[in-house]
Amino acid sequence: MKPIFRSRIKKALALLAQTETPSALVVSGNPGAIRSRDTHYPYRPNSDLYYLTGCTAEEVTLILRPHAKDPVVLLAPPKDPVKSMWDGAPAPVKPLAKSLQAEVITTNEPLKAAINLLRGTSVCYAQSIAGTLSAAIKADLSARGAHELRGLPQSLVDVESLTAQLRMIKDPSEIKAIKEAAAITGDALLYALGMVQSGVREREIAAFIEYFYRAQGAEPAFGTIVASGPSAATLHYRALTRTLKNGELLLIDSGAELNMYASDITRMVPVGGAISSDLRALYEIVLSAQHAAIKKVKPGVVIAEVHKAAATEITRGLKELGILKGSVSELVKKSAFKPFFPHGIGHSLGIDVHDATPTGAIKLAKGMVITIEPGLYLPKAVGRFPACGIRIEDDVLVTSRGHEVLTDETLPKDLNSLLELMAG
Ligand SMILES: [Mn+2]
Repeated sequence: MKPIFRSRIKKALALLAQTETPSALVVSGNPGAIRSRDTHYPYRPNSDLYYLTGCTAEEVTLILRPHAKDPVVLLAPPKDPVKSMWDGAPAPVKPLAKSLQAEVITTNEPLKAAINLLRGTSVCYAQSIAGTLSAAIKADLSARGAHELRGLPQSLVDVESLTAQLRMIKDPSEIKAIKEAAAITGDALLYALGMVQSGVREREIAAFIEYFYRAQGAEPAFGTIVASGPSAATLHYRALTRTLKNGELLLIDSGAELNMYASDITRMVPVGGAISSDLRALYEIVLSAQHAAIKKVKPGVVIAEVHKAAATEITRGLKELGILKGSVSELVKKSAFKPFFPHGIGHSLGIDVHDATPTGAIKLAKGMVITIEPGLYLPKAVGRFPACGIRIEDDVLVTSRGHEVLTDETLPKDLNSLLELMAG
């Protein structure tokens, strides 16, 4: 087990110790999810438990109490020989506990044990994820009357309000992990290019991309979006039922998750290797919006400024094409771009594809990894422009002086280079 996890626990303990009254944090593994009757969805470990401990187990709970004699406690899974026979025995907790300098409690009554450990604390940071021990503790405490709460936490806070502060800034090992995941995504999109032909169904391309991830030991960080023509106007298009047609643009938005870290790339491909001048004009607007937004990324900048840079380019472009009318600054001020660019400029990226982010106006800081993904959507044809959706997305690291794009090695964004690659 790497010392990185011990150092994260130390940071979490320090944050907890800052509160005026004694605080505790309880983070549990995710429960497995039932797909139907006795079949399960593929298991996904809990992101906060992984971040703090490196543990990917289902039934392990971490309890942090900076004021206590044993500040770090791990509740081990209860012994269950029948479950072990069917599903395999859970990984032993002792080696993990040793590296984290944690006490281990093995119990068949984890809720009771956890409540006992929380005696003497006033604030409890717990999870809201149904089926976790952490959420069960929250439910138990909230159901108690005042007389039953003596000595127990009276105030319950969501775990993410603490973990998001830590997870927002990535350490070098995390940046490396995101880069490795992004490299797989980049390769998958390059290999998928040969499939982008008229007559191919969207789902065939998605299946290939996800096959490629799994063959590399990765997983899709989210359901792969492959959206052709008007399908791409649906932001999180999931149907994948359309057949590709020459002359349309294909949107591919996908990300491999490798070793618990996600990536997220969107590229556009002209089906048939040719593009109309009208679609090209729309594409160039989004590309210049993305360039303008990426250029803004550096420490100290608020994300709203990055969004504004993209929105201004999109507004300028729509005005040039006659879709919007008026002065660019006035149009930006009254958000006239909203029907065409209705979403944010991007999101934090890490263990989760939409990674934990503290609330409020966050300023960019060194070590943050965010996506930059402006889009332009026409759910219906506008004049000579067909219904379509165009989005371009890269993963960007905030560095001390500016930024580094982590997802350059995939399908080119420059249309001429892309068309050349398709012709070759
Ligand atoms: Mn994204």
